[in-house]
Amino acid sequence: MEEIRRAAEAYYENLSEDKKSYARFKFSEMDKNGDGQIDLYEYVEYLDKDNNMALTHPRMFRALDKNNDGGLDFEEAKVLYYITQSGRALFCKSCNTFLTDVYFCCFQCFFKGESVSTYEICCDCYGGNKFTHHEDAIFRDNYSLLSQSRSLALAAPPEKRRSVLGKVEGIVDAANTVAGCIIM
Ligand SMILES: [Ca+2]
Ligand SMILES: [Ca+2]
Ligand SMILES: [Zn+2]
Ligand SMILES: [Zn+2]
Repeated sequence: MEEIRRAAEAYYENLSEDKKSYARFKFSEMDKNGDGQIDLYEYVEYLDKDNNMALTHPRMFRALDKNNDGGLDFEEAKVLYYITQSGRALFCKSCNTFLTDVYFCCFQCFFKGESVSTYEICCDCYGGNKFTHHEDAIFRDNYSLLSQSRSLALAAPPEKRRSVLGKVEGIVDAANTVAGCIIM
Protein backbone atom coordinates (compact mmCIF):
# COMPACT_ATOMS: atom_id res chain seq x y z
CA MET A 1 0.00 0.00 0.00
CA GLU A 2 2.96 2.29 0.64
CA GLU A 3 3.88 2.47 -3.02
CA ILE A 4 0.41 3.42 -4.17
CA ARG A 5 0.27 6.01 -1.39
CA ARG A 6 3.37 7.68 -2.74
CA ALA A 7 1.96 7.54 -6.27
CA ALA A 8 -1.27 9.13 -5.05
CA GLU A 9 0.65 11.90 -3.34
CA ALA A 10 2.67 12.65 -6.48
CA TYR A 11 -0.44 12.49 -8.64
CA TYR A 12 -2.27 14.93 -6.42
CA GLU A 13 0.62 17.38 -6.33
CA ASN A 14 0.54 17.56 -10.11
CA LEU A 15 -3.18 18.21 -10.40
CA SER A 16 -4.37 21.60 -11.57
CA GLU A 17 -5.91 23.86 -8.91
CA ASP A 18 -9.34 23.11 -10.38
CA LYS A 19 -8.87 19.40 -10.01
CA LYS A 20 -7.55 19.83 -6.49
CA SER A 21 -10.66 21.74 -5.55
CA TYR A 22 -12.71 19.04 -7.16
CA ALA A 23 -10.97 16.42 -4.99
CA ARG A 24 -11.75 18.57 -1.93
CA PHE A 25 -15.34 18.90 -3.05
CA LYS A 26 -15.66 15.12 -3.44
CA PHE A 27 -14.20 14.64 -0.01
CA SER A 28 -16.71 17.00 1.56
CA GLU A 29 -19.48 15.21 -0.29
CA MET A 30 -18.46 11.92 1.28
CA ASP A 31 -18.00 13.49 4.69
CA LYS A 32 -21.70 13.82 5.39
CA ASN A 33 -21.49 14.99 8.98
CA GLY A 34 -18.69 17.39 8.11
CA ASP A 35 -16.29 16.35 10.87
CA GLY A 36 -13.32 16.20 8.50
CA GLN A 37 -13.14 12.41 8.59
CA ILE A 38 -14.83 9.81 6.46
CA ASP A 39 -15.95 6.98 8.69
CA LEU A 40 -16.77 3.50 7.44
CA TYR A 41 -20.46 4.27 7.34
CA GLU A 42 -20.02 7.37 5.16
CA TYR A 43 -17.56 5.51 3.00
CA VAL A 44 -19.80 2.52 2.31
CA GLU A 45 -22.88 4.67 1.83
CA TYR A 46 -21.17 6.84 -0.74
CA LEU A 47 -19.55 4.06 -2.72
CA ASP A 48 -22.67 1.88 -2.60
CA LYS A 49 -24.58 4.55 -4.48
CA ASP A 50 -22.22 3.97 -7.36
CA ASN A 51 -22.34 0.20 -7.12
CA ASN A 52 -18.65 0.06 -6.56
CA MET A 53 -18.74 -3.28 -4.80
CA ALA A 54 -15.04 -4.03 -4.75
CA LEU A 55 -14.06 -0.75 -3.12
CA THR A 56 -16.91 -0.88 -0.63
CA HIS A 57 -15.34 -3.78 1.22
CA PRO A 58 -14.34 -2.84 4.81
CA ARG A 59 -10.95 -4.38 4.09
CA MET A 60 -10.38 -1.70 1.50
CA PHE A 61 -11.38 0.96 3.98
CA ARG A 62 -8.94 -0.42 6.56
CA ALA A 63 -6.16 -0.44 3.98
CA LEU A 64 -6.79 3.24 3.24
CA ASP A 65 -6.92 4.13 6.93
CA LYS A 66 -3.19 4.46 7.36
CA ASN A 67 -3.10 5.55 11.00
CA ASN A 68 -5.84 3.09 11.92
CA ASP A 69 -8.11 5.53 13.71
CA GLY A 70 -11.28 4.39 11.98
CA GLY A 71 -11.61 7.43 9.74
CA LEU A 72 -10.12 8.74 6.53
CA ASP A 73 -8.78 12.25 6.65
CA PHE A 74 -8.16 14.12 3.42
CA GLU A 75 -4.60 12.82 3.10
CA GLU A 76 -5.76 9.23 3.37
CA ALA A 77 -8.68 9.84 1.03
CA LYS A 78 -6.30 11.09 -1.67
CA VAL A 79 -5.33 7.47 -2.22
CA LEU A 80 -8.95 6.57 -2.90
CA TYR A 81 -9.20 9.49 -5.28
CA TYR A 82 -6.12 8.32 -7.10
CA ILE A 83 -7.28 4.72 -7.31
CA THR A 84 -10.58 5.72 -8.85
CA GLN A 85 -9.24 8.40 -11.18
CA SER A 86 -6.40 6.29 -12.51
CA GLY A 87 -8.44 3.16 -13.03
CA ARG A 88 -6.09 1.53 -10.57
CA ALA A 89 -8.91 -0.25 -8.74
CA LEU A 90 -7.56 -3.70 -9.52
CA PHE A 91 -8.23 -6.80 -7.48
CA CYS A 92 -6.62 -10.22 -7.59
CA LYS A 93 -8.82 -12.38 -9.83
CA SER A 94 -8.05 -15.33 -7.60
CA CYS A 95 -8.18 -14.17 -3.95
CA ASN A 96 -9.84 -10.78 -4.55
CA THR A 97 -7.38 -8.72 -2.52
CA PHE A 98 -6.66 -5.21 -3.69
CA LEU A 99 -3.55 -5.13 -5.86
CA THR A 100 -1.50 -2.50 -4.16
CA ASP A 101 1.98 -2.67 -5.57
CA VAL A 102 3.48 -5.24 -7.91
CA TYR A 103 1.12 -7.78 -9.45
CA PHE A 104 1.11 -10.22 -12.34
CA CYS A 105 -1.02 -9.97 -15.42
CA CYS A 106 -1.76 -12.48 -18.19
CA PHE A 107 0.09 -11.22 -21.22
CA GLN A 108 -2.25 -12.79 -23.79
CA CYS A 109 -5.47 -11.54 -22.23
CA PHE A 110 -3.98 -8.08 -21.83
CA PHE A 111 -3.38 -7.70 -25.54
CA LYS A 112 -6.27 -9.75 -26.89
CA GLY A 113 -8.59 -6.84 -27.30
CA GLU A 114 -11.67 -5.41 -25.74
CA SER A 115 -13.71 -8.62 -25.93
CA VAL A 116 -11.46 -10.28 -23.35
CA SER A 117 -11.13 -8.92 -19.85
CA THR A 118 -7.66 -8.66 -18.38
CA TYR A 119 -6.54 -11.20 -15.81
CA GLU A 120 -4.36 -10.01 -12.97
CA ILE A 121 -3.32 -11.77 -9.78
CA CYS A 122 -1.34 -10.93 -6.67
CA CYS A 123 2.21 -12.16 -6.09
CA ASP A 124 1.07 -14.68 -3.48
CA CYS A 125 -1.42 -16.34 -5.78
CA TYR A 126 1.05 -16.33 -8.65
CA GLY A 127 3.98 -17.60 -6.59
CA GLY A 128 1.90 -20.20 -4.78
CA ASN A 129 0.21 -21.29 -8.01
CA LYS A 130 -3.14 -20.53 -6.44
CA PHE A 131 -5.12 -19.63 -9.53
CA THR A 132 -6.79 -21.19 -12.55
CA HIS A 133 -6.39 -19.61 -15.94
CA HIS A 134 -5.82 -20.91 -19.47
CA GLU A 135 -2.88 -23.34 -19.52
CA ASP A 136 -0.60 -21.44 -21.88
CA ALA A 137 -0.89 -18.14 -20.03
CA ILE A 138 2.28 -16.08 -19.87
CA PHE A 139 2.40 -13.83 -16.84
CA ARG A 140 4.24 -10.52 -16.63
CA ASP A 141 4.47 -8.16 -13.73
CA ASN A 142 2.89 -4.74 -14.21
CA TYR A 143 6.23 -3.02 -14.83
CA SER A 144 7.45 -5.34 -17.56
CA LEU A 145 4.01 -5.24 -19.11
CA LEU A 146 4.35 -1.49 -19.44
CA SER A 147 7.73 -1.64 -21.15
CA GLN A 148 6.53 -4.43 -23.41
CA SER A 149 3.54 -2.32 -24.40
CA ARG A 150 6.01 0.26 -25.59
CA SER A 151 7.97 -2.29 -27.59
CA LEU A 152 4.78 -3.54 -29.19
CA ALA A 153 3.59 -0.05 -30.04
CA LEU A 154 6.96 0.85 -31.53
CA ALA A 155 7.22 -2.42 -33.42
CA ALA A 156 4.00 -1.66 -35.28
CA PRO A 157 4.52 -0.15 -38.75
CA PRO A 158 4.37 3.69 -38.64
CA GLU A 159 0.89 3.96 -40.14
CA LYS A 160 -0.40 1.41 -37.66
CA ARG A 161 1.50 2.92 -34.79
CA ARG A 162 -0.70 5.95 -34.78
CA SER A 163 -3.76 3.80 -34.37
CA VAL A 164 -2.12 1.75 -31.62
CA LEU A 165 -1.20 4.90 -29.76
CA GLY A 166 -4.61 6.36 -30.48
CA LYS A 167 -6.15 3.29 -28.90
CA VAL A 168 -3.96 3.61 -25.84
CA GLU A 169 -4.97 7.25 -25.53
CA GLY A 170 -8.58 6.28 -25.97
CA ILE A 171 -8.28 3.73 -23.19
CA VAL A 172 -6.66 6.26 -20.87
CA ASP A 173 -9.36 8.85 -21.62
CA ALA A 174 -12.13 6.35 -21.17
CA ALA A 175 -10.68 5.14 -17.89
CA ASN A 176 -10.49 8.71 -16.63
CA THR A 177 -13.99 9.53 -17.72
CA VAL A 178 -15.46 6.36 -16.30
CA ALA A 179 -13.61 6.75 -13.01
CA GLY A 180 -14.73 10.36 -12.86
CA CYS A 181 -18.34 9.28 -13.20
CA ILE A 182 -18.20 6.35 -10.83
CA ILE A 183 -16.73 7.83 -7.72
CA MET A 184 -15.11 10.99 -6.55
CA1 LIG B 1 -17.51 12.27 8.74
CA1 LIG C 1 -7.19 7.64 9.54
ZN1 LIG D 1 -4.36 -13.30 -4.87
ZN1 LIG E 1 -5.15 -14.97 -20.04
